[in-house]
Amino acid sequence: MIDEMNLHRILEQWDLDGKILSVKPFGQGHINSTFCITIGSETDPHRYILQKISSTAFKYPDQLMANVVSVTEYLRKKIIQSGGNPDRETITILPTRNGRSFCIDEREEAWRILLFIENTVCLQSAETPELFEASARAFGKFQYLLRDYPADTLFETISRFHDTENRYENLMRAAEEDPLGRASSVKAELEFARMRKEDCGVCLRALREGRLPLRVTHNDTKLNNVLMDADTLEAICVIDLDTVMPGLACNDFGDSIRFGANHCAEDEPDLSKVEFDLELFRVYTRGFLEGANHALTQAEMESLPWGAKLMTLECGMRFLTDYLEGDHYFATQREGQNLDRCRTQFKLVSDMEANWEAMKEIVASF
Ligand code: ADP
Ligand code: GN1
Ligand code: MG
Repeated sequence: MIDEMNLHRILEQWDLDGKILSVKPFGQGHINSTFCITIGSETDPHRYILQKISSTAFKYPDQLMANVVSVTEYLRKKIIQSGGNPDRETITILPTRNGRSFCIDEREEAWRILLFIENTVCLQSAETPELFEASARAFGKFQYLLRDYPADTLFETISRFHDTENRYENLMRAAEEDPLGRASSVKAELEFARMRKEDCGVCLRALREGRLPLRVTHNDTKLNNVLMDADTLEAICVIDLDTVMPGLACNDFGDSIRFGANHCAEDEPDLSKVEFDLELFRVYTRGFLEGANHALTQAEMESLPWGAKLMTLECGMRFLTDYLEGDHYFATQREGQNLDRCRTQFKLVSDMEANWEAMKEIVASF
């Protein structure tokens, strides 16, 4: 939690108009600490998002914020050009009194404040296919709007973030070192990963060989990283830009499928409830390609099923690695939660493998 004195000193860095009415933990992110702060008077309150950027996940907050500021300024211009509302359709970072995009507290933690995008909903699961398709359009459009942004000028905010081959190696190292003696209880999961070692390199090899282009990608395209307008239920804003960096379009597509093309929580302990939904895959593909508006190459289109499978496999391996290492990366609320998360991901990978031809046909049909 956040102590009162520290909070006061942090908020003093910004020129906020009015007194602090409340500070409450907010949202369901796994990485940053997010608070909703209400400032002003009882009759004229203003809400903001206050976030502590995770120092476990992000070693260089200055580089991260440079990416976020640069990309959001670029998006603002594009949104204005197309007659949209930039305060709602992209995140807005509030500058500190001395013009910086974040501040560092006495514990060396980095904090930032964002405008609160009001009258929106943030979903934890695809309640209807229409909502899922709306999120797909938003992430596809994100690709489209940034198609001419020079990807190689962005910092890599987490080194080798979607380097699935490296994630595999990290898992095997964690199993080998086994600091908590948990490896013997996850033999089946480790074997599941081992059987797919070669798969881990499919997209990365295509990138190295120049068959897939490097893009500006979001890299964390979960459904809860897009805000929907509460009235129209259209997806209006892609948030959580901390992992925007050079990457592969199929990974952005794939991470959304991983999280959204099913009807269970990411940490569902009952695997009989975990099932990949091919119809949701179809719906998302349609929305994503519509939003991307022909910005993808033929090879990128063909890589989409691989993106789905590899993002799911990779995420499962990351959860398992964290479980073996003692749950210090992903926030957990209960014992075994990261293992449950790993198991849901691996079940979804198996389902995708069983539906592989159908997935390819769906992509080819658009
Ligand atoms: P994390 O990296 O921890 O997921 P996010 O940036 O996604 O952090 O923020 C966590 C949650 O806070 C989001 O899922 C969303 O519910 C909410 N949120 C973040 N930014 C805004 C915003 N500008 N306006 C309204 N809600 C927001
Ligand atoms: C984390 O920050 P959040 O909760 O949106 C993670 C993603 C994982 C996801 C799994 C920076 O996302 O990579 O896919 O959890 N973000 C980071 O739910 O590691
Ligand atoms: Mg998030």
